[in-house]
Amino acid sequence: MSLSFFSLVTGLYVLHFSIALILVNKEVPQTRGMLYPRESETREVRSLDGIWNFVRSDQANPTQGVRDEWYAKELSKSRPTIPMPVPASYNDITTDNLRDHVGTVWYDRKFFVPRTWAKDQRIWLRFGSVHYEAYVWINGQKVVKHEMGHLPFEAEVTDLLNYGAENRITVMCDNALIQTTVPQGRITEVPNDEGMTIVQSYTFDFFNYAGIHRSVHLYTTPRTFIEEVEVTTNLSKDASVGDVFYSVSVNGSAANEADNVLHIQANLYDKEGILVANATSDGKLGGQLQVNQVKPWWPYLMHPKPGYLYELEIKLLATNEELLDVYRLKVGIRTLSWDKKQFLINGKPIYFRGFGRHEDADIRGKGLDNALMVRDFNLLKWIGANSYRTSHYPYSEESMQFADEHGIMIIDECPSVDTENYSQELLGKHKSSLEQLIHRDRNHPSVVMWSIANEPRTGSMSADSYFELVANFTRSLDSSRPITAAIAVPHTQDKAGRSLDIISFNRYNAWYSNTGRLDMVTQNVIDEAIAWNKHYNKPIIMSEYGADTLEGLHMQPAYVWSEEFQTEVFSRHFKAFDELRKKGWFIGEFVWNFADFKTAQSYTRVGGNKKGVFTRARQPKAAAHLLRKRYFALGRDLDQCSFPEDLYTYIAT
Ligand code: GCB
Repeated sequence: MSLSFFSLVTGLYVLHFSIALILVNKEVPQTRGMLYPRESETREVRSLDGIWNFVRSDQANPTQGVRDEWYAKELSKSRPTIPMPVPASYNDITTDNLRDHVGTVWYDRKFFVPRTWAKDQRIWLRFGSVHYEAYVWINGQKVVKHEMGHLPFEAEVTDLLNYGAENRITVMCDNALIQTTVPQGRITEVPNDEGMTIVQSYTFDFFNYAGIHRSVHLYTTPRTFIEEVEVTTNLSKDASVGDVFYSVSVNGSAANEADNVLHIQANLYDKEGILVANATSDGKLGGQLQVNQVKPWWPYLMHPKPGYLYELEIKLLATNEELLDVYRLKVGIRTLSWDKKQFLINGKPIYFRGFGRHEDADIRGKGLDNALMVRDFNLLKWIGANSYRTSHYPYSEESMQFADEHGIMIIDECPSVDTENYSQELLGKHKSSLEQLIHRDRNHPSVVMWSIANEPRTGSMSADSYFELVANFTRSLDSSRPITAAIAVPHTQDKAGRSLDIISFNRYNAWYSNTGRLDMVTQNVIDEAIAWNKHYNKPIIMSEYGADTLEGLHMQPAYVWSEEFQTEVFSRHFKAFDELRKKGWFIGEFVWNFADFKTAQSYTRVGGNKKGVFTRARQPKAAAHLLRKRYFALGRDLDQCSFPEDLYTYIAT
């Protein structure tokens, strides 16, 4: 934790300019621990989700709560509180202007810690995500500060808790985005009818929802415990033998006792619970498990049984075989490889048929919602998609686990969107976002690629060295997955592509360019994809295309915003994709967007971005039925999947 825990809360949001930028490759802080909280015979997990108390700060005085020590007692003693659900974004919960609040807000709640937790254990407090910056206190004592939305953080609270008694947790959350946050934004003071007001602006096209977005957990570990597990897998050429390589790090005093050689007993179970491989490590706490007649992890529709997961049981043992800790995680065995032409999973070429998405819903905003997540996966499978990009930030850990189980491939994106005004400070934060993301998601078989940015302004000179540093840093953390970025500048201007393994491009033919011209889609898409490929000699993905569509608006002939128009735009793209597929290096198509989502207010957005194939309430628009036919047709042609019975409606014999 930084020494200047509170001095960082200055209330002054400084703008950053950079001229003649020379970037240095500095170290970034390394994430420790953060295993997803799971119960076992040595661990307990308690959720702190529920209704918390909530206070917003005065926008003009965002640091008042810190100065006046609101965390020292119940929030309600300092200010009137309102109830606030956790997890959820706070923006759309009330009926007043909380939606557009800029700066800090406060949460607190009370909870009990059982007496039994006092004995021989360590207690950890873990947040799945708080957007954007969080400051946490337990019983008035500072615990942790974390910057960056959409990523977990935790801290040990063993010595701060009252056991067998009541405790209080206080969180201050700051949603302000400036030029050195990830993503970037600007804070300005502008005149309004009452005087002056603070305004948050940003160029990215989704609402800057804020708050405690994912679950808050307390969990116990033994005194000496499994702090980290890293798993990589491999598959023999004939796909009959799988290897699981595991490496564990341990935290705790027993690890430092000279005569105590800790070791790991690793057991791998199949879906039926049958032990298929086991191994005992030496003192290095790592090893290899070999699985004969392995069932590889396959993407949805690429195999009749996609998403096959084994369970890896890690037991930490002392020299005398005393069991110190147990942690279990799911493992999918698969291998990835790529070259200038293609991208292979288990030796078979991948053709992505997927979506750009958002974590977004009515009322709860970006708050974790299991009902919505399960509905979304049902829709993904209904429509025959095999992949999505976590545009434009890391999605919940629960959804990553779901993707593993359902065989949905993920292009995992860090929160850098519309990246510009490159600076040393921004580079550090950007790298840190990737470090945290890779640390969190490295064990997921569903993650097949890292996306290091969406629509960065890669036309500028500084972008060249900036993205080289970001890409090489990402590679240094994980060389087993390729790196991409979704680029929107023309290939003639782009300076990032040379540092990537796979080029993704976003383009809105017939929408932002040549609006309404359905006759100017197909050839433009073909020409642009060929140009990118010629320029970089790398595999190409179209990572965004689409058209805003107001559900229920029908116009024949097709006219912008109508359901007919979206359907036609898709169809014209399909034609281009089929032409491009013949070339071998074109490896995927991603519709923008899976569902309608909220944005900042603008005269180009009617209640938000309406490029969804599904409405915000997750019902299909007309184009969904067309897309479904295409994705299953691709599945049948490329991966020999079978058609669902209801794919075609009977019309006549
Ligand atoms: C894009 C962005 C995405 C927007 C989309 C649009 O290129 O990557 O965030 O929502 O265009 O609809 O404008």
